[in-house]
Amino acid sequence: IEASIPEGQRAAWRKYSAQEFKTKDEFDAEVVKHIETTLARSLFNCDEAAAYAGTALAFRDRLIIEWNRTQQQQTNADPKRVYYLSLEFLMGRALDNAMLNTGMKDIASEGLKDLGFRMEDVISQERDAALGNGGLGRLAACFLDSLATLNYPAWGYALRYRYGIFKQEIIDGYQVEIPDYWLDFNPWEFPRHDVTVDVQFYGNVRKYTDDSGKQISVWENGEIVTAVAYDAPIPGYGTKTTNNLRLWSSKASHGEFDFTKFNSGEYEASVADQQRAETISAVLYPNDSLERGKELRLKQQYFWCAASLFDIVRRFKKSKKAWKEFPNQVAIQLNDTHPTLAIPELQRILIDQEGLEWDEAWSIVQKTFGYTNHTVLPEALEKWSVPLIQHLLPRHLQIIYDINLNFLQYVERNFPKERDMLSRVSIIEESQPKMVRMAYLAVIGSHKVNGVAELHSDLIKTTIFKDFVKIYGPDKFTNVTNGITPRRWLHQANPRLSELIASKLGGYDFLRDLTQLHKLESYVDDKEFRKEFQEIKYANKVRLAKYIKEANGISVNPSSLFDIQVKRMHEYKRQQLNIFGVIHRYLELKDMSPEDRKKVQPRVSIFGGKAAPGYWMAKTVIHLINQVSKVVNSDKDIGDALKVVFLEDYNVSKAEMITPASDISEHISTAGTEASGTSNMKFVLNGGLIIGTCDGANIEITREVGEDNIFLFGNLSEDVEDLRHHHFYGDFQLDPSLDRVFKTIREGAFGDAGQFSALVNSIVDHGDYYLVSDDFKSYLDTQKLIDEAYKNQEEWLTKTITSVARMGFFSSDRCIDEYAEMIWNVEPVKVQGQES
Ligand code: HBZ
Repeated sequence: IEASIPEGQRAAWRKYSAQEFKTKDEFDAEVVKHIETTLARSLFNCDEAAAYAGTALAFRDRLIIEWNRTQQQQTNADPKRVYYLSLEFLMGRALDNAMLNTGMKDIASEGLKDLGFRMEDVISQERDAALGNGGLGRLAACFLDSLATLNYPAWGYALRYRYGIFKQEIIDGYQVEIPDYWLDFNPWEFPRHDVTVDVQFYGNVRKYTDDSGKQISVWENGEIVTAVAYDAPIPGYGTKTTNNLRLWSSKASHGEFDFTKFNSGEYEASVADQQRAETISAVLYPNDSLERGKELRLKQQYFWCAASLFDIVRRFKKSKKAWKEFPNQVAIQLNDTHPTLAIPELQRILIDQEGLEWDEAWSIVQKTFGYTNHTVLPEALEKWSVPLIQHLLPRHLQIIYDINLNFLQYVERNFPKERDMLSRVSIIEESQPKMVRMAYLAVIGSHKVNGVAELHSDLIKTTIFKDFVKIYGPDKFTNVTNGITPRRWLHQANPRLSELIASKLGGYDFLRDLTQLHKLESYVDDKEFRKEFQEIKYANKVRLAKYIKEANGISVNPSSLFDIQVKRMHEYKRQQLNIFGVIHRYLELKDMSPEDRKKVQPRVSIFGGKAAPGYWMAKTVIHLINQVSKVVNSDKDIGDALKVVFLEDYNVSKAEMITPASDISEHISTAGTEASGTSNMKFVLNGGLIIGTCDGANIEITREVGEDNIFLFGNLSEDVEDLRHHHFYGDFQLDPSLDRVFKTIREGAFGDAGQFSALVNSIVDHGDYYLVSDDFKSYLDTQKLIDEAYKNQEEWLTKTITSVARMGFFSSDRCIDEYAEMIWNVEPVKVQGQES
């Protein structure tokens, strides 16, 4: 490409091409230039927000240079690329990450000091990019970081929501949702008004036979909405690779107004069209485990899949390779079933637009896609009604029916004696109305299906996808245990711990190869190391205590045991088990004499998490926690022995502050319900221990850190069905301690008991689906063990240090290498101009 440009021009570009700042002074020059010219501010009205903006713009310039270089080199090399399709990327803040990954944070800190600002204050000016609900969205963000760090040519594709996950306010103990309009200043995105895709909805399919006798389908008379690309640079750590996250924004296809309507006086109609188009990418759906079948959600899914596939196919076609090469150039990973429409969409492109035969096209499709499952909860498995798909995507429905027909014929041929299996595995559920089972379509259209932790990957093979294991054989199903990026979740969240580790391991290499942490085990008995490790934990608790005072007005003693459960509010995650345990603790303390009370291990129970706006029971649990908090914290008898805190608006940046401050964190889902969990990994990596059930990745964490270093309790997943059965027939005894907790709630100790009756009844009268009563006793017993263990601070410290040393497995780098090898078959591409 370069050779086609005359030398004179090339020289001029080289001479003037953007330079990276290398010193504090060059950095300051950039910051001041941006504040004065880009922002039109000055020394006299530069507040922290402006200092943040100037710093972000300076770093953004740096990233752009590496980003452009990466994209050019990847275009030239034209390797196989990974496309990660996820409706959610829970990115959090970008500046700190950009500074770390470019290795220029120290220079910037010094520079900002000269200009009169503290780095911490500047960083905290940034709003979170909160384009996700929880674990699934954050996993996608960690994956982007690892993909770039490991030099994989990879793109993320999602929607550019105008509103991310709502902001949570707690008013009178209740959750109130505030819209998260986050785009007024976002220096990290680049509108590409020249990169657009027209996406069609509705319309009809016309079929005819062409001269050669071939059946042709034309999808026509639809409504067109335009997708505009917005790109964000994703820098890798310690590498020049800067990948791309492409977010699609929707707008009316004819520009701002429909001028025909506008000119004929139909002003409102033309504006309405425009708004209807823009609504598609307006808001992230805040449900993290419930599918509600809304047409707008289906529109979002198709809009994003169609735009992304068009873009991917357009890039492939530039290489002029034969279609059979497509799966050798393109790997598309489906993050849950949300992008499943990409499967019929690619099939449609290949047969309707590119003229391939069905079988050839289908073989390309299957080789291209991989599907990651994140849940076995039946209410979370996506199904779309056939009439809705028929209306919105008539051609796709035909293709889905054809995929299903071919598949069922295959099953019939291979399993002629198992007639029942056909209706069980059909993509179409024969209900009223008929439904398309998206998970089945995803399995059938992919070459690999993976779960996200060992137990979960085993469970999907024996439950929801059992028949498919029989049909395709076990090799189609695999496990990739989740991981987290140590850059954000160790170095950024806990810089002092990272520094301490680096001082012992001889530098920061462990941030690229987390298994090196094992070398810390030889420092377990090192007095100096232990002291520093403990001091860092204490300092992190002091920081959180300070925040709790500011945010909640509650004074907590940093020497108390900090017990933290922060995650989305859901019955299966069992925050109710935790708060019932807290109430039990409170009652026990009330029973004690003041002298005895002084002897107990003081504890702070900290909760945080959002409830889906329509999830009544989850909101009730939030309310109960806040009521208990009010009563306990103001009870003079109790003092420091117990404090209860609900932290408002839990999000990624708060997690970075909260995680390093835990002594114990709670991962207490009903066995078999939490696919993996990833915050469990973050807490242990930061020197906290876990109380947890034998669920998700807790099991593998136990294997790595050792049984002595984790507090496991509760029933096992293989017993869950039986236990539920007993509840169903009323054949169970409520644990007396839990009974007492319920009695206290019913007596109104935490406000109007009527508010909590549905919550209590779900356990007492309605089958206790999540088995709170069955696990209550062993939960309390284990909490007792924790109180005892914490009193022996030396042993506790040994446990935490040993655990950190054994967490190397849970880096998302390991995860991404596994995906690359087992599912994508892609190789890293080193970007030139790269050190080492
Ligand atoms: O994905 C979570 C799992 O619950 C968790 O165990 C796992 O560690 C994590 C990463 O694999 N699942 C979610 O976070 N799911 C969602 O957020 C979700 C969002 C929209 C939906 C359904 C689920 O429509």
